[in-house]
Amino acid sequence: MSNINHSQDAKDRYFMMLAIEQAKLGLYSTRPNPAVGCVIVQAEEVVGQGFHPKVGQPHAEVFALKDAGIRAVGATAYVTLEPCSHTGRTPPCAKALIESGVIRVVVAGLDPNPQVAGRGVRLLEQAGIEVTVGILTAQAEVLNKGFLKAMRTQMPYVRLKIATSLDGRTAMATGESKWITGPAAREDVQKLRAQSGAIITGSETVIVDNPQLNVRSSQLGIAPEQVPHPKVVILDRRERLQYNLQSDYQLCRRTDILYWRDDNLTELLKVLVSEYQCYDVLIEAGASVAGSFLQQQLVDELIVYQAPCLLGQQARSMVDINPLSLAQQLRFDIKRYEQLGSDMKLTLMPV
Ligand code: AOF
Ligand code: ZN
Repeated sequence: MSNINHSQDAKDRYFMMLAIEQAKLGLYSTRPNPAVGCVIVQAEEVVGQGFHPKVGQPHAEVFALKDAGIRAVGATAYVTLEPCSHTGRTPPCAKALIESGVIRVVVAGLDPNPQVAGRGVRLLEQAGIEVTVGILTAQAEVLNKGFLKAMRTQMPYVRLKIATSLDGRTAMATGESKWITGPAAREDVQKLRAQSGAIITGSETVIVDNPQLNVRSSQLGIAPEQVPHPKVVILDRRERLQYNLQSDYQLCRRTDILYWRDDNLTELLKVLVSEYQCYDVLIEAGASVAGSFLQQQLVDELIVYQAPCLLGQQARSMVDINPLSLAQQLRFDIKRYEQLGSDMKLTLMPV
């Protein structure tokens, strides 16, 4: 990289972008830990890089420092999350950075984990290392929406996914729904699942669709067996899935299912964070479950895969809600739209 015409800030953004690319390599395997990347830069040259691959394994900084070796002395480290200050499953990264001889650390954003929360930066500064916080913060944070929200609010980041026709129908009246959207959209759903700590569905969906709700894609950039299985939550208030029935549904043969027989969905989301460390939650269910989460304002992101077909008014509609006037409509901002194969993908946020 030429250094003459670049401000320090532009250089920082460039190397932070490389660190974010590293972080992405762990996107589907680090749960419940955040995806974090690190690059070590000496005289404007990358001399080390690494990412956190999995719970229990070393953090991004440790891999990058190991890669850099002696070349870390006098270098700058770019990290997509504040280096940790605590001894968890692994020793503190702030300490590893101090011992490595780096003279500057650039961080995308602070780690809201109460065990860290600014202490990592303080340790570095106390050791005389120059620290810059806030480079490409938003770009780094989108990788860890669930982790960050859960650390800040003890609630997970909730995505509601719906596959519909142009007229907002998700299945024929008979329940027939395979397939409305095409292979590219369905492949994209695999990515959503792979990013999720838990998938919530309803007993009705289990009975009608008998879905697998597992991650089985070969296109995630890592082997499917490296992806921790999302926990499956079945909303079963009416106890329709009694134990003797379970073997009828392939999903129910899994051992990590939580049957939720309570009405309180907020409580369920809290429990998923506090007891199961599920920070990203995906809802894949029918109109009634989708409607409940939406009406209780528990959805952070609505993802609609829309196929260019019309199924008519006998077909099932996408959400069971009953606003009495236009004023009671549920409204969204479009965050993104893209074409996947022959379908549209809309990413929306409740207003
Ligand atoms: C970093 N670098 O690459 C990651 C960090 O149980 P442990 O030891 O793996 O610690 C997990 C916590 O460490 C996690 O909740 C988050 O606060 C931080 N993650 N920190 O310095 C990394 N993945
Ligand atoms: Zn660490």
